[in-house]
Amino acid sequence: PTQQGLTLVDKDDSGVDTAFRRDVLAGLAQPQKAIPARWLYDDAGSRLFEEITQVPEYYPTRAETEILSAKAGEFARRIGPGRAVVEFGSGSSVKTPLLLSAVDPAAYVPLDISGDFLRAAAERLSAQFPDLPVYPVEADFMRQVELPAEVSALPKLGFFPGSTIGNMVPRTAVDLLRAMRATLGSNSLLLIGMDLIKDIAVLEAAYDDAAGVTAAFNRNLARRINSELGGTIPVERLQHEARWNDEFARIEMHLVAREPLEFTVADQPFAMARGETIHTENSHKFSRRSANALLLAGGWTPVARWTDSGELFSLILAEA
Ligand code: AVJ
Repeated sequence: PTQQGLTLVDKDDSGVDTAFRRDVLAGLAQPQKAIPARWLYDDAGSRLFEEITQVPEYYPTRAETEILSAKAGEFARRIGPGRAVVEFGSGSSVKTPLLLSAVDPAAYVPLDISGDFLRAAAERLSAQFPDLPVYPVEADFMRQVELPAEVSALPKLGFFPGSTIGNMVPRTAVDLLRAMRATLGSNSLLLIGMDLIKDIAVLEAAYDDAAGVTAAFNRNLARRINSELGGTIPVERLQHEARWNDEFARIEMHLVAREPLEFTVADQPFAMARGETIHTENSHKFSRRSANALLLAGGWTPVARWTDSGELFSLILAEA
């Protein structure tokens, strides 16, 4: 069933996000402590991520933006005008305008779980493209979303930049790709950003910048647990680590205990041995073939592929 008008965030009587508390308490009770990466992105975390995109070591945003501006003519040819561009996420102030200028769409539909981000992005976009109809939809796009009636007759182009798909383990990524196909329909295209496997030192530096912005982004999760769930985690005793997992071709972010720690979260006690970690994020990297395999498993056939001049990042066009 499709969703509409759901309450997307559930809070208890004291204003605590119940899903956040459930994920944190369950995650800290596991042998390998792990918290889903989505909880990194509160207001402070989202601001820190924006800052990460500006540090010299973090290449994905610059590389993907380069592709979007350098290959505009090819996007226009392969995709053509008149589609409804459906963006999964509320859109970036740089990438989204580049795509919309390139493909000349008939409508723009940003989908996001956060109504605030969504409205801000929609207003920014409308100011920049006054003749383009914009239909923001507040929804969890991990499931099939019912699109506005105004775009039901238009062919769709899904847009999922940023290699956000890389945050998901393959099983979840395949579920999302299939949900996107159900949302967009059988006549649709998908343009998806997927970061490439490369020199491990380059990857690790991108997730452990010298200025410490990524470290602050990672530690912000512990700070958020303390402030929203009444935790006593000694945040400054946790060290940021970016670790390449070669078996799964992914960068993992961890918070490493510098010494034995004891703390509570929502009145529940937890302990960490020195060197024990909380796993906070995965960022999977792809080869041309592994990217294609994932898309095919998700019901999408790759039909074109572009990379930046440094061959760091790929944008793949696939058809339903
Ligand atoms: C938002 C998923 C694209 O994995 O590169 C950046 C998040 N984490 N630095 C990524 C992130 C640490 C980012 N994405």
